[in-house]
Amino acid sequence: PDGEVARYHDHEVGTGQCCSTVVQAIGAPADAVWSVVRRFDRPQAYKNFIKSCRLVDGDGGAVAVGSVREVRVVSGLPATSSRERLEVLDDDRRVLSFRIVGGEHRLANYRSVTTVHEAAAAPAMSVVVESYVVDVPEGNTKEETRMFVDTIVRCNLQSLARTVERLAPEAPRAN
Ligand code: A8S
Repeated sequence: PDGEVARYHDHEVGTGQCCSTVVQAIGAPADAVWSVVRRFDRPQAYKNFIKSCRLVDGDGGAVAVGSVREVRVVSGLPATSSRERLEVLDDDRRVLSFRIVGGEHRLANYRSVTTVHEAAAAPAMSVVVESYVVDVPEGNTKEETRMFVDTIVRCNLQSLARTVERLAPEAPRAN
């Protein structure tokens, strides 16, 4: 049930941290959206700021909870790379969560949860909910941090929508 999925977005937020949630409607069935989101090894399939990704110290490349990926980001950002650990991958409930464990960037202790939901009124539509918690970097305010991260997450989810709608072209377009 959706109440259980909602609980995944219930983050513990410490002092010096901030959190936020971004919601995106997509004109494709939830299974189609999930098939792209669930690929922890291929975030660059829809995240435009990611240049490349490789799994590190995995057992033969199989993705499972505990898998770690190393992503390189495009130039022009206050970052070059990020090391990210898969925390939750639930194909039945369509939940993915990862945590940032290293890299060269300013987002310490970042953790996000992404869930894909069938739109109740229209099964050919879905809704993606992505929430996160992160440390507010030294010298920044909560508002600045939230604005920076929200922008990245919103870009990712809009690009996800375009990517999946292209793969399932018969579905209605979400705005
Ligand atoms: C994600 C979410 C985020 C990624 C951020 C917020 C990042 O990859 C970029 C710029 C940064 O400054 C931090 O789901 C970091 O990927 C694009 C390198 C982590």
